[in-house]
Amino acid sequence: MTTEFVKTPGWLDWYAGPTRPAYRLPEGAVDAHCHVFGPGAAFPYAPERKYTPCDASKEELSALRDRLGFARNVIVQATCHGADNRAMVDALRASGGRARGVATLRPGVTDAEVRELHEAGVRGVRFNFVRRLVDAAPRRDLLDVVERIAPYGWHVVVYFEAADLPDLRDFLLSIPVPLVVDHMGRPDVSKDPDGPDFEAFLDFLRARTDIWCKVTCPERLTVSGPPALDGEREAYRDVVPFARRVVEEFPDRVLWGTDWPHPNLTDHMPDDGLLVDFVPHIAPTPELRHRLLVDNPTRLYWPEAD
Ligand code: 0GY
Repeated sequence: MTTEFVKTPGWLDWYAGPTRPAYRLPEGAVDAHCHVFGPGAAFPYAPERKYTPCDASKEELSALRDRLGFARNVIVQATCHGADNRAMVDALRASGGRARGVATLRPGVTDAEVRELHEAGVRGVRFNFVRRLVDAAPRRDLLDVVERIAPYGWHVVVYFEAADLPDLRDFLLSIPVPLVVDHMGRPDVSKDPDGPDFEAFLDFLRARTDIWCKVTCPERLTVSGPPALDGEREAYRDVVPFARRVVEEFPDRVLWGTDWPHPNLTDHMPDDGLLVDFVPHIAPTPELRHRLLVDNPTRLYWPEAD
């Protein structure tokens, strides 16, 4: 049964809600990057946060999932909740097995805590290196967390800016569990997709066979900007050549997601239906789309169903 997208009164008042995508997602498609925020009254935002988002509830997220045609989703802990994973875990528990999670953990986390998160559906931990979002964590603290999660077969999701890759590269490659890179390592899409900067990122992906890449967030990476408000369904085209290069070279380790509800985007609220319509541009064949949307995320997050 599918649920209509229903907005909570007062929620994202400027946002009409997603349009229905023209592209029909394959059966079993996974939105591999989205968030829940609060509600703040039940799950307060972290005191150390750098921004306060709008509340974005688990009910709204599951309605979005159904409206767009996804079977399942992966809820990623965002920095505004710090290492308090309760809102994300609450959403996982309410999902009936249709959501997996990626948590934020601090050093010293106990095995019992990791086990409880695993039982709730968490399968990864996120290390965020984006300076506008977090204060830098000591690398030894991150490695301490890796030691705790490794026995559970989890991976590490990493979020960094392209300019920081040279400094991070050796450290990231030393992490002894699979890595998942958020948003293609945030390339500068005004540069040449065949130029040295993006080549350095591709070279990082080539360094190990267990580094995955989310070909997500054209709405964040675009320089040409949001779509025209005239019903035009082609948007964010400057990001296409970058994502397409990754999909074509690494078809078995790419993931896609909406990034709903798009924290920190102040210039426009993306239409998630339009974002779904972006997928055929970056994965031009049905086979590539099936790997991107179904096979790869299922293998990583629901291996028992693969
Ligand atoms: C995203 C992107 C952003 C925010 C976070 O954890 C976060 O707060 O990742 C961003 O501002 O670029 O993936 O949600």
